[in-house]
Amino acid sequence: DEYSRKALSSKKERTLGIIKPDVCDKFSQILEAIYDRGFKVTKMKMCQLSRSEAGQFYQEHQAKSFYNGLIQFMSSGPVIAFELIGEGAILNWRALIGPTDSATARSEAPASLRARFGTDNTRNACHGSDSEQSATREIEFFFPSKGVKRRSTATFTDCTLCV
Ligand code: IDP
Repeated sequence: DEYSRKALSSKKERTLGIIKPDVCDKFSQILEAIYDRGFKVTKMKMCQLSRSEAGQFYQEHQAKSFYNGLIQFMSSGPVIAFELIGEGAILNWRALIGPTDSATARSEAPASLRARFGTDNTRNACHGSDSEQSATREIEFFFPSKGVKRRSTATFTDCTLCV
């Protein structure tokens, strides 16, 4: 299929992925796809973001028309955040999740996670960091390194139920 081509880069990278609130119950199928692609899952956390935490995570989209809807959606239920490691992980993970709009994903990348599990432009199943810089910031957001003063005020309400 379209994602079995050679890795886009041979550089070992870290990236941050999120299973968004709309597809928390598809956890096992998404994880299977991740392992099938050869990524290593090195950190993982299930939590529910407050509105302000979701806003902080998506701060670069503050001025966008879809910002409020995005924050509402991302704080509406549990998310599962994880760190992935692999060759070219940043681009390869984004290739596996597919185009932002789930409808576009279904026509252009039918094997992608957004095509398989997403609903529309907002409820699109998964997140993936778009650059090395974002990956570093987003990994630190969910998995702050010890001894580093946290810029994030995120508290991450623990979540034990996912329905
Ligand atoms: P990406 O997640 O594919 O990198 P971004 O442009 O960074 O896409 O947007 C972040 C998130 O905001 C998307 O994953 C989606 O949930 C939401 N979003 C993006 N564009 C739109 C839009 O045009 N309408 C509604 N929601 C959007």
